Amino acid sequence: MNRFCYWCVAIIFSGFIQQANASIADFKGEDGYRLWLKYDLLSDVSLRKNYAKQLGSIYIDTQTDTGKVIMQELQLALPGLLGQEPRFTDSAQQATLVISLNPSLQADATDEAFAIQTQQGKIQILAQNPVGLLYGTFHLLRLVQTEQSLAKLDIQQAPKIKLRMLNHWDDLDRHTERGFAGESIFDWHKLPDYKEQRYYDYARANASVGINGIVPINVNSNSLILTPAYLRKVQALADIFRPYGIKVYLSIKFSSPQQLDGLPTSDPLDPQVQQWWQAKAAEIYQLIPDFGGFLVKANSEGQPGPGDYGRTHDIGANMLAKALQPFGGNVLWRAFVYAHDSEHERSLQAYNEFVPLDGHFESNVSVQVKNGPIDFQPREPFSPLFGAMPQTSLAMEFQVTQEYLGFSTHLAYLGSMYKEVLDSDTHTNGEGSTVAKVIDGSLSKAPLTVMAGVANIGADRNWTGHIFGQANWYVLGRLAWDHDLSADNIAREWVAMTLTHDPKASEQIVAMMMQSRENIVNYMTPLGLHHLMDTGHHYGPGPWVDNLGRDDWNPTYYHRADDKGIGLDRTTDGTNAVSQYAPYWQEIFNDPKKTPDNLLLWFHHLPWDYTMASGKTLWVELVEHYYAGAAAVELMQAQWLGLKDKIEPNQFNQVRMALAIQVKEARWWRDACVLYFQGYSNMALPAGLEKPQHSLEYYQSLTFPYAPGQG
Ligand code: GCW
Repeated sequence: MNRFCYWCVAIIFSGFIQQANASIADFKGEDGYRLWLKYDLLSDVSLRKNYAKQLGSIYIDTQTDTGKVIMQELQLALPGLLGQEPRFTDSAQQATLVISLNPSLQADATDEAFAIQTQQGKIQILAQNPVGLLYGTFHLLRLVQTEQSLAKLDIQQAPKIKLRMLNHWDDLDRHTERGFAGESIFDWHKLPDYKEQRYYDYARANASVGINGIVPINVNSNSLILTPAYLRKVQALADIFRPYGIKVYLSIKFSSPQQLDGLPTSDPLDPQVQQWWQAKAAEIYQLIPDFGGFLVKANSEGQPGPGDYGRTHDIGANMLAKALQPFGGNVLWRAFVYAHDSEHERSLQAYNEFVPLDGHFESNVSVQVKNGPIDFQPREPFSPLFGAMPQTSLAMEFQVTQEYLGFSTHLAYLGSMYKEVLDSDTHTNGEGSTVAKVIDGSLSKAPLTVMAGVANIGADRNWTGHIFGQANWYVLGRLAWDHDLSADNIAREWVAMTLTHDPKASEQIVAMMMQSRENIVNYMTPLGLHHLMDTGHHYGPGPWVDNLGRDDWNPTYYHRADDKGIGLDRTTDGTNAVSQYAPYWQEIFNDPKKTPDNLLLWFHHLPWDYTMASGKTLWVELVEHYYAGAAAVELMQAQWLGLKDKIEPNQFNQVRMALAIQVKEARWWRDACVLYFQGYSNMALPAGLEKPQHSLEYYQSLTFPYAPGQG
């Protein structure tokens, strides 16, 4: 072979290897299906031996279905974690782990508390009800999964919030509104006969974090769900979930009496309509004796509601509440309303409609308030409804699915966002009136307390599309159980159970997670900007959109950029949204010098050359936030690539690929927004920053007709 040909072959061959490297990935090991319940063998042999001794023989004294589920879980977990089958004994005396109902305590059927104690080498899990034992068992397993000592346990736990719920926005045809992890996990066509294993694993995962209520269908509901055929399907789900302490609730359509049985009206004050709902409730409870109740989106975005008959929300909610009262069910009535014809700025509307109704709701109604006065944005101030309705149960609705946070390819750990909101001090009842204290009932003494998350779960093998999306499901449950837990400790638990026990890797991943949401705020909507997403699907940037049917669907409505400046003036001189907050906050939010930078443009319209606290102009800070956000994602990518040896290949590769997408999309967001706003500021990019890759026209020309999850 002459010299020339030798090099040819070498070049072709090395190109081939490069190509092969690029496209052949190693997908061995965990693919994410087992979530945080992987139960893989602990690598520390002496720890394993210790646990094996402590958990060597187990006594479970409950004969209930929940008892059987506890046994199943231990049979699954312990051989996996410890490499040794558990031995079940019927002698509490001989057992090293005793899981038993505590007969000396008064049993209140709703009590979910548990205690775990180690006494004279014996571990006991005690509870008043079987579900408390299940929660206690999952707690103990978590201690083992996170390699904690079991030597001196003295744990007492009770959930701070009663209803800890997942709301699925899933349709009966399995489309998932704002879902980015495949189609719905609920296969209505094959129910009630075909009960997928996934339903059981879903129940296990929920119970392991204390979630005790699920709404399997979309708040943009379908009245068919209340027909006998569908109710039997719901019954099948309820039967599966019951042993795991999970109740099923249904989103209902307010006009169901008309749609299903041809009543002339669905007016909540019409006796025939009231009887219709009473009969429907009785029919449901016949099939599902522990049915949870109804979730209602009324008079919002085209959904029917009491307003169609000139009635207020309380009248509609109470009519349903009374129908459910004989059976112990609840109504979760959403406060996400904004009227077509309202002349008020959108952030004001929920408060305006609901605050006058404080004290009018039945005791089994909770008004479910979205996180943020607008709509689940990467950052919003807390909703002013919290603290403003002291005589009403107010539920928190977080969005777990990342409708406005990059879908399922952007790594965003939402624990830090949930904590930021829960810990916000409303100052409505003196200092320390946090949002958490409003929703856990300690300020209002409301008997019904609720935290809900709009689920990010779909039929993808890894459930949530992004491996790190699982952490958001996890943290929602953990914080609903105990909002005093810290976001980083919850992240640490999740990492240990899901990804790695390596201490250095774990700390690095936790740090990445804790920073991840702020990165997104920075490259999407920094300094209090909001709703800049492209329209309809909300995928990618669209700050230029100004042509939608309603003003308040347009990003231009929210950023108000013009030659003079940017931001929405919500001060007393503007839309006066500040007036909905306690005087403490009014004073702060009314003054740009006092408003925290991260909410500045939420409350103020400021000149491009406004001097920020840092001494830089608003324009420079804005641009720097966009660039910092995108750069932080590149750093996160580099850090993740460095963890290759610490993470199972399949999980590693899934995250690696998602991060590569996120890097591209963060730059896309940065460049599109900076170019667009530059058209108004007419100011140069600060020196030293990389130029945007394309022209503004290019970004404006992009369309995504098939972006997932559209409404
Ligand atoms: O954020 C908007 C979503 C809609 C959703 C609505 C709501 C279920 O874009 O898809 O509808 O909120 O919360 O009702």
